[in-house]
Amino acid sequence: MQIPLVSPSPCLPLFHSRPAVCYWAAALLAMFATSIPAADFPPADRLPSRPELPDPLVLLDGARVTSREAWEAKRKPELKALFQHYMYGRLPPTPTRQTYTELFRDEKALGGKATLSEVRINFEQPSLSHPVYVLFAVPNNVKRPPVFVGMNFCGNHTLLGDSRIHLPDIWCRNTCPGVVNERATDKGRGGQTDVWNIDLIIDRGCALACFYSGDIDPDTPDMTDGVGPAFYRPGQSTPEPDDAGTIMLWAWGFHRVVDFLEQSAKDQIDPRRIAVVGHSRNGKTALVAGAFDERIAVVIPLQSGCGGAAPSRTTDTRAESVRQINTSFPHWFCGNFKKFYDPVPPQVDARGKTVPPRREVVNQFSEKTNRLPFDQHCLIALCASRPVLLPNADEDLWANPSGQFEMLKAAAPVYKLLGAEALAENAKPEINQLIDSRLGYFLRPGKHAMARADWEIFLTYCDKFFR
Ligand code: GTR
Repeated sequence: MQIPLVSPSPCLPLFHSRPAVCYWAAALLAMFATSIPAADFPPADRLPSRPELPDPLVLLDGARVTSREAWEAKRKPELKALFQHYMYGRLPPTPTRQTYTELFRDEKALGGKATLSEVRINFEQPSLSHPVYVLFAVPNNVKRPPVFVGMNFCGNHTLLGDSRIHLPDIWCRNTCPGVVNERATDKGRGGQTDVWNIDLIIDRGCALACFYSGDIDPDTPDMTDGVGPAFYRPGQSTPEPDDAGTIMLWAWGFHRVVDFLEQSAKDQIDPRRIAVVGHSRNGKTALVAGAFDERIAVVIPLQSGCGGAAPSRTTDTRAESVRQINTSFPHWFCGNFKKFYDPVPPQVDARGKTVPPRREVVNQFSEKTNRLPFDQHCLIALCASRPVLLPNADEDLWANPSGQFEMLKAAAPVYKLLGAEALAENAKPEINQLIDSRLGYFLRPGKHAMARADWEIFLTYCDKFFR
């Protein structure tokens, strides 16, 4: 089976520390993604309430899409515009100028098996105060291998115990290895080796390009500490209701790493074989990144749950809801998304201190997700006909593994319309049975985590499409 080939990039070859000179094509694509005027969309409370899943092949005006051309020209841009307006916020434009600086390069890393380097992406236009660091590991015995692009929770230095890797000098979460008072320390080096498993990826003949989410936007409710404000209008100081939330900003970060691979590393890896991967909130992001960028050939959101591959219209009370996710993580989605549930008022404890609301309290407020003009099957469908694997864990009911399978089923008509293999099974498989069709699924035993066993599945799935 062949993977879909992206159209050849019109960009000139770029080398380290040279400015990117050819973003016009990507900028045009980005404009196309938002070409439906969002101002035409009604406010959430004027949308019709419908408990059933919106048909991915029916336009907002009720017209049915029956051809590839109509999908590409009408429904796909409409869905992109709807997701941006009501849920994730607008994808910021591609920078007009970014440069790449290699910070170190070791051609004999991992016992001689790999070339390890770290590259800093500098944003010059618009000028962003913070660069993105990409840890890049490429097997030495494979010519132009496929590459996984991943976003990590804790910093590149946690992937390998190597003192040359950049230590973040910005906010890091206190639960990450070696973090003291929200700052990374040397003690964290190599603390997540068994999450990213670079040795396994290299042994299986693939490369990894990994970056820290905090380089794009720290995972805090403060929207001023990341790249977001660089894209505000003159005079704007807070996000508009459809400005990008943190997940959309992170997805933009994935795209910048894809730029690097295409423009500066295309002799080292094959830019037609790029897979994106992330766990949980980073999995939600990987799915959004794939849906909005066709240079990405395979999409793997691991245990991505609500706001990722799980339905917003869920009746499963064990699974995270739209109201719960917005209450716990108000910064992940755009302002308009908060209109799809009744807000939970601030909770104050006996001493008058504001505290996070308890789950029982959050559950007392109603959901209005039936008004969403899409559900998450439409986000999966935006990847059509590229392979999308949804790996899950059987004890991770919060991420709604069964609901995610239903989303694959509901996305399948779009794959079929495009003449692609869709979902090979109609029922959720038993534990440890990989469904390796273009719409793929896997359920392993255990809890919410990314571990070596998950990578074995990612690699096996990708082998089928990348071979
Ligand atoms: C959970 C959250 C999920 C998921 C997860 C994670 O607490 O409710 O939506 O994103 O965190 O990222 O680990």
